[in-house]
Amino acid sequence: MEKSDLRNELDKLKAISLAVIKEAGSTAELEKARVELLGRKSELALRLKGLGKLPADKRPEAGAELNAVREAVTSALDDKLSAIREKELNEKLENELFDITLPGRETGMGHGHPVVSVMDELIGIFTGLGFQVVEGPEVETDEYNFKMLNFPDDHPARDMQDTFYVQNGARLLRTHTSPVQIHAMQNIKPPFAVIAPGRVFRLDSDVTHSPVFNQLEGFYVDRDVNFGHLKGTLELFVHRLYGEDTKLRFRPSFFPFTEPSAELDISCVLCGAKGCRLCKGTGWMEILGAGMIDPNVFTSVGLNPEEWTGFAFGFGIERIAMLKYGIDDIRLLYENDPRFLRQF
Ligand code: FA5
Repeated sequence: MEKSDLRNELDKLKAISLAVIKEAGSTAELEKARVELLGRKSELALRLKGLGKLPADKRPEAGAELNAVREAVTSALDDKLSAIREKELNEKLENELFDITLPGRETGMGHGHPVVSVMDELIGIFTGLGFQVVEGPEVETDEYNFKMLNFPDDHPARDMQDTFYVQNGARLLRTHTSPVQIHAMQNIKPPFAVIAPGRVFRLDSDVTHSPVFNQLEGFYVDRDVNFGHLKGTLELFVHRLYGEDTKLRFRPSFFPFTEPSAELDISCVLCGAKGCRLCKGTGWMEILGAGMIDPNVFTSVGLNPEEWTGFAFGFGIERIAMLKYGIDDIRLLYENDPRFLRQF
């Protein structure tokens, strides 16, 4: 009698539980039902707790029946949860219908900054001529930036007005790429041909001068190098960069680390030497400084100037880029305005 009573009650409990589960329409409702049916205060939990109070011989059977109900309820909850999740997913997919015929969003192609593109082009030309690329430090000492390059102690470039000094004057930001000549001569056994591209720094700022700009240094050290080698190399370079029709003109100049020194002008790339705004009516544009490496520079790095000879040249990359693209203000290159940069 007692047994069938329990069974009856449990059958009822199971039926009610399954009905509650069936009614649940969302995951939230189902979670509420789970707590109600299986939680600590649920009838099933209380009955399981009460097992201990039954006479010992009744416990196993009652326990087995209660467990059977609990399993049935748990599995009904699991089944319902899967069903609800699937229903919710289907509803979501239905409501979030999207138009697969819409064109995708375009991601614009990136491209090099004009200074970087010009630098790459120049490096390509010189490595094609057999020059190797060497880099040097941007923070230098007076020794490498000036002294070993034969600058006298009272040279104006050493002035605080022109050079950024750091660490209380113990170091400086290199004002040109020429100190790489010294590093290379100390580290590479001649003969060698080197280019040294990189950033340099000067207290300088107007439409054609930037406090940070890029230079490319080139130098060749060997026995019996003469000015003809320098001219031939620069002629090849200019013709590759600006075309075979471009004319070259060397003017005497002065740099402490070259003797003799020269500045190279080329026929104006805009007007073809007729005279225009870019060349200020002269038909010529200055593009670089160059010369034969001064014997004092060889001596400062321990190379015998009776044995070794060489040429060197150096120019500003921004200037080449400005001429190439017709840019009349150097600051445009460093303002990172996308409307400007998109044009290249
Ligand atoms: C030099 O710096 C020498 N080291 C070049 C050289 C190397 C000569 C090897 C001989 C042998 P100069 O100070 O003239 O020279 O600078 C070279 C170029 O850097 C200039 O022609 C110019 O194009 C560029 N330049 C100079 N100052 C600036 C600046 N503030 N902003 C942008 N470009 C600059």
